Amino acid sequence: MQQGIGGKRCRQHEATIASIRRHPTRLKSGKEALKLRFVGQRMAEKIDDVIKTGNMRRLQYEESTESAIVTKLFMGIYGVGMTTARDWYSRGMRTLDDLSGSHRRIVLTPAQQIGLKYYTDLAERMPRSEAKAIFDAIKAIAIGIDPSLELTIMGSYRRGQETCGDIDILLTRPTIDGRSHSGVLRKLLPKLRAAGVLTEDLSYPSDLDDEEAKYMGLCRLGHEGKMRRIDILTIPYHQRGAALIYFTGDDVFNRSLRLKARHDGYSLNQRGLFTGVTRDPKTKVKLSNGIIIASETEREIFNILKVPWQEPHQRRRAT
Ligand code: TTP
Ligand code: MG
Repeated sequence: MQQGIGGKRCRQHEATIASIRRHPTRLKSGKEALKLRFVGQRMAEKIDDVIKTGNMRRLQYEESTESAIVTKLFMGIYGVGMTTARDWYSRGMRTLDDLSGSHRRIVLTPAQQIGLKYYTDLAERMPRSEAKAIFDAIKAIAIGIDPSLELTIMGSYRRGQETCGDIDILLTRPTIDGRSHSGVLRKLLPKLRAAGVLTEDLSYPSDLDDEEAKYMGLCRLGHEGKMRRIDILTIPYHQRGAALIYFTGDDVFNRSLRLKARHDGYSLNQRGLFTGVTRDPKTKVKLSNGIIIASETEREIFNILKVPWQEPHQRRRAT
């Protein structure tokens, strides 16, 4: 009996579906469907529901994908993070053109303006040969200022990668003769600018005499070269081992090494390996800096942490 009723309803449904299928145009409402054979009030309401929620879902989907695409586009601009990108989207910005020109309704920082201007160049990684050529040019100019300066190219280049997202340079100087590299950026940066190697400044160190200073900018190889990101970091000579580890990376390797240090009761950062660091048990915020026990060479830090030595090219995650 039950089967009989089910079978009847089934056949009725099939007939309704066939009738809707046969309709030459796409149904726009339940009311329109009501005119068809086999379509009753209940079915018309269902059709209304489907049309409404289907449209809504499509709209939601389109909105979510559009916002994701635009946010990603904006985050590709140097100096733009998730919050800014989302804010611009919510204010109606959709394209890079919306962000430029005199009619624009939003304010970009000077660094973001540079990032926008060279968007295409900066989205590209450079061949390692280009990173080396730029580094060699910088090194020659630096050595011309002070032959005792030590410059090392870090990051993906030191790990032996074929392409580099930017150029990371570590600059320091032995202090055995009582002198240091302090203040060298004051001379070096204008010389690099005059030589056409540096082209735009993104962030200038607040104190050029500080032994620990960071310059961020754009550079290029020759007048026809593409704009590339560059960081020049100066560090005290006695911290070079810890700095070499940190700026060689990669970031995953750094994180695991720091975790190992923490596990063994130490604390590792770009300045050195410390013991006796105390932290708030709840927030893990540092309460005291502890005592530095190693920082001059990478090897001594590896040794204390009982981590087998790894060449820079081994310090990258599997791809
Ligand atoms: P990056 O220049 O950002 O990275 P990279 O040189 O490894 O890769 P890319 O070719 O894309 O430039 O930073 C240099 C090193 O600094 C990085 O290898 C490890 C360290 N670092 C961290 O440990 N954590 C971080 O969040 C960042 C930004 C860098
Ligand atoms: Mg890099």
